[in-house]
Amino acid sequence: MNLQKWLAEMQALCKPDRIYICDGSDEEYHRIAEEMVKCGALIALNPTLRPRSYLARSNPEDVARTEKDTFICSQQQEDAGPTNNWEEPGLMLQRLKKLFDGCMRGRTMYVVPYCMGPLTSPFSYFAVQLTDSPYAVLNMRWMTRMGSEVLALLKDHSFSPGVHSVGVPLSPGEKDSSWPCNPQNRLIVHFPEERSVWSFGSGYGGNALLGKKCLALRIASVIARDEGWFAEHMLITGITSPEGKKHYIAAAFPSACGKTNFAMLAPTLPGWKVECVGDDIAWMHWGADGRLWAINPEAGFFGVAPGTSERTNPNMLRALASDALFTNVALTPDGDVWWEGIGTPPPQGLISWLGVPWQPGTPAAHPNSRFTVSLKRSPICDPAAESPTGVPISAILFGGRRAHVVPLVTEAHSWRQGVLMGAMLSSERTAAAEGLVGEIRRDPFAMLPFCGYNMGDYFAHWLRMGQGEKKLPRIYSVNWFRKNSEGQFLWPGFGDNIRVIKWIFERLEGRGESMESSAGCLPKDLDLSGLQGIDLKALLSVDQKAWEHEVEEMKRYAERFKDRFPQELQSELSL
Ligand code: TSX
Ligand code: MN
Repeated sequence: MNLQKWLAEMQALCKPDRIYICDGSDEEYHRIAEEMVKCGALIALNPTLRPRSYLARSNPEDVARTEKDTFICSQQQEDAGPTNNWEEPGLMLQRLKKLFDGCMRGRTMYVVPYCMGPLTSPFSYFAVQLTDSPYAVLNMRWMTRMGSEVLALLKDHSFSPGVHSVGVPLSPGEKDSSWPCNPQNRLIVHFPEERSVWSFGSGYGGNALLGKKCLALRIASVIARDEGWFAEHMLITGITSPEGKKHYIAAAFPSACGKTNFAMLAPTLPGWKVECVGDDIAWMHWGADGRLWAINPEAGFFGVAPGTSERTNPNMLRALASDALFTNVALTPDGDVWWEGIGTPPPQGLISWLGVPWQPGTPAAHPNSRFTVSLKRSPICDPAAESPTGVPISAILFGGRRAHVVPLVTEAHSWRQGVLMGAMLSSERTAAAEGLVGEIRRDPFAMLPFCGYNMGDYFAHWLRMGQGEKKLPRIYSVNWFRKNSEGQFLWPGFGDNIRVIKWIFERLEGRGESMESSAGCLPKDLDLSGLQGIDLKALLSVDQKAWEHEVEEMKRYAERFKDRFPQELQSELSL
């Protein structure tokens, strides 16, 4: 793809009034932010309480990724598989060209050159996002390496082209809205064979920040399949024991399981240290030493605000103390931010995410409200977070929210059983937005909305990658959310999860006693020092009847992948 030629084509199609090439500087960030403040698209927070920070309020119809509008347009429908929306690429391109024709009239087209991963890493991927959303530009500044340096390097690399429009052209003199979007015509389209993305009608998160879900997961998963590596929806965290032994762990959790909290865990056991490489995405390659090496393609956190508190994630609160961008949280009368579960009572005169005085009983912050902040602002940013070779992964965790049946932790006997744990990952719904609260939903590898090709082939890729001379990471299933018959959580969670990691460390070092079970290898004991009233037996029990039922459910789930569900996993299920 030739940058100049593509730019000219997109300019002719979108017909923006101006083109602006982003340099990625601090000066540019604040200039664009202050322009948005002037037209009411952004609120500058109180510089004493929250220096250099801003609040954006979205259109209430544009508050989350929209999976029904998200498409994988591979040549063959079979290659998109049963978990993705698909359209014939030629037809989709026609539709997109109609939508994008003149869509940036009256606006600036920002050219955002960016790199997913450290600039000098052989595992990084270069890309350009064209967008008419200055809000998207500000987010890309924190979430990716972006600007002049990337543009200079781009000449020597292939890159992924992405074009994004909020889908609201302006006629001369027309006043813009504070969050332009076009929910009736929303479309987020991936052409995996071309490595390209077209996104229309939404300004929010994963729909608009093309580096994240679109490139680093959907497109990259296809590249990873083709090239023999992994693009995964996983956090990466570095953990050091009191003896000074350090292991890096990658972990996949479906939404609403506290993945970001776990990535920045504040351990309660003395002498343990946790450092964060990333909270959302891992790109992992086999090294010459046979180990699995991971980089975080992102440069920041785009996290859910509600529930983030001194108790649940003290390190994130430190990170958010300045230079943060908030979306759809509540505004306090002194110009700071507030959200449900922040750990302080709502102040008098609170303004809700809708920009009106907050009424008790209604959400002050939207449940999917977000913060955007650089990874470097984290007080526990891992020293190797920028390493071009990445960090060596010792263990992979798959975690879900399950009130019953699934033990606190189990270790897979084999790579194959571990892949099955990933493929059958499940979690209970916590919000009633769509469907029943408590309903168990399978979310294979937490990749359901993010795998850019046939999920059955993805399972086969995982199996294939475990073959040959490798120092395979051990694989674990974890569940912080098991409940007793009274409906109370059995496990304190949060910083106490380090106790589970301590057992995993012992296993990695060839110690750590275990017991066999049909759900995998269980700990004989855990370090519960300083805790009282923990029912470890209940946390680690495997009810034979309930587990058999679980396996039957898994077999039923496997059927939807038809003949693409790997035979090896089928036989693992029948053991
Ligand atoms: O993030 C969570 N983690 C991982 C932390 C490192 N959460 C919050 C999930 C919502 C996104 C958890 N919630 C965890 C957890 O380990 N465990 C629980 C369940 C739980 C909630 C409250 C208590 C105990 C367990 N106890 C009290 O509130 C006192
Ligand atoms: Mn995610």
